[in-house]
Amino acid sequence: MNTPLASGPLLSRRSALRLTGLGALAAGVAACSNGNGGGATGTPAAPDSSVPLPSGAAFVQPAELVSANGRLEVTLEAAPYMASWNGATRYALAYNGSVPGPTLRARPGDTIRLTLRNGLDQPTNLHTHGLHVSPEGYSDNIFHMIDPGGSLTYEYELPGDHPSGTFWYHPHHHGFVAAQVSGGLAGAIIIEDDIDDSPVMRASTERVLIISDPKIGTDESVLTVTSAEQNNGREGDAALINGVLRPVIDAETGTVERWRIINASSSRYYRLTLSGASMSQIASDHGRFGPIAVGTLLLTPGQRAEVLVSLNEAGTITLSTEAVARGMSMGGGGMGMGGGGMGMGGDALSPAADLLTVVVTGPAGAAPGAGMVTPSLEALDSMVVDAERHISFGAMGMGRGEFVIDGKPFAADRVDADVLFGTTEDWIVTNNSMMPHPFHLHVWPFRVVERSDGSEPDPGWRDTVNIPTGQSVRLRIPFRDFSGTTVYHCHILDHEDLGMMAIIDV
Ligand SMILES: [Cu+2]
Repeated sequence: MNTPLASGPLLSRRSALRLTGLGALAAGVAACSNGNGGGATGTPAAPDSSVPLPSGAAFVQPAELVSANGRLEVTLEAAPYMASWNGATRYALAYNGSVPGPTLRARPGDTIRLTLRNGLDQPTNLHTHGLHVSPEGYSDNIFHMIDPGGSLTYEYELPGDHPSGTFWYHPHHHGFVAAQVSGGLAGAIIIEDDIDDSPVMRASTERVLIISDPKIGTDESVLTVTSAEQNNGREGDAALINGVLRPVIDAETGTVERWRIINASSSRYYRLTLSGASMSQIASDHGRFGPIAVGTLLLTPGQRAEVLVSLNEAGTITLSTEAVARGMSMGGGGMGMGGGGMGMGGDALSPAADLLTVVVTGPAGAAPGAGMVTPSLEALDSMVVDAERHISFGAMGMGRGEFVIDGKPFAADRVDADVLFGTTEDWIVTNNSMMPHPFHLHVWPFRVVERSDGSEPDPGWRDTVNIPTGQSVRLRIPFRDFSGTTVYHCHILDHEDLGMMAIIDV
């Protein structure tokens, strides 16, 4: 079962619940979120969050580093790591010997100072996915590169009105991203504000659920793929929650689970469903909304969702993913093993799987406070649109495919979108390829205004949006608070590495 270090916070929370009953829930969660993981400085106190398998092991929350007095000082080292797996170990890449890396928890107005050491044998760097911070200097500047053995200190200054929500960090050095993320380099960033402080939110049991799908093996060959797999976007051997296969949560009736779900897979899509209880969504990528009752929840690579699950009666609840067809990439690489098979690359399919089980015990009774303080969303109509811009995603070529935006593969010395700071633009992003692609823009979140198939636009603010084959989406993007140069790209990370990325200068 758990290593003693990793199980400490879980056990103490459960003990508190048993000793003092449900009344202690809010206090227990608050204490956990403020104290779990060893304070505001240094490396995490619990470096190994993985547990032996097979499946059915207890759910494990990543260690946490929490800001204090407006600052969070963090040191991360990216390095190969043998993670626990099925009574033995598997080869992974990890931050501070933990798959996933430690969760960083901060508040609007805070400064996060983060030193990244590169213990890999290839270059790396860091992107704070979704954070609305400057892309310049040593902030969220993905043009920096850290050589093997080197280090770099980033400093992120969060605006005082930064939206609350679930964000994440991962490498972003072009050409190496898919392998490093699928190897395990990812961690959550949580920004909390007054909404999180409300009693109804504090009364829920908050958990981070990072979904990854690594290849399983004992050496670095798990990081290599065939060209067919690369063209389709690599998928791993198992979908894990915080590094664990199908973990189990023990919970009591009358409580509310609050899950911050992050799709940290390189390419795999998840269409989440819950059996045995219902889900209410209160956030996607930025800020909060709702609650909105959801039956299925599509999560592309890079996307997040925050959901509430009320535990009203005893029983077993299962979080699963349905199979998601991801079309067919051009240029398959022919007879490559394990990926697309013959000819043009073959069909890409994210398979169905069970992800997580909740075993609920106790007398039946409605869970209290399955809601939240609903914030008001800025009305789309009130946002004056200064310009429209058309962007197209495409793929072509045989063998190693060419993945392009507006007909061009990524070039580091070319500005593709020149935007005037302080303006709001509508971007109409069209997918002219035979696979869906998740479009991701750094730094500036957007709203989805409409979809060409007439389906309901995504609620709330996003930074990553799915664009189905042959369709387009209209995105409304206020380019405010920060100027600078960064990128937009496909978040199927193999596609990004193959060139489906472009530069924006605001
Ligand atoms: Cu793509």
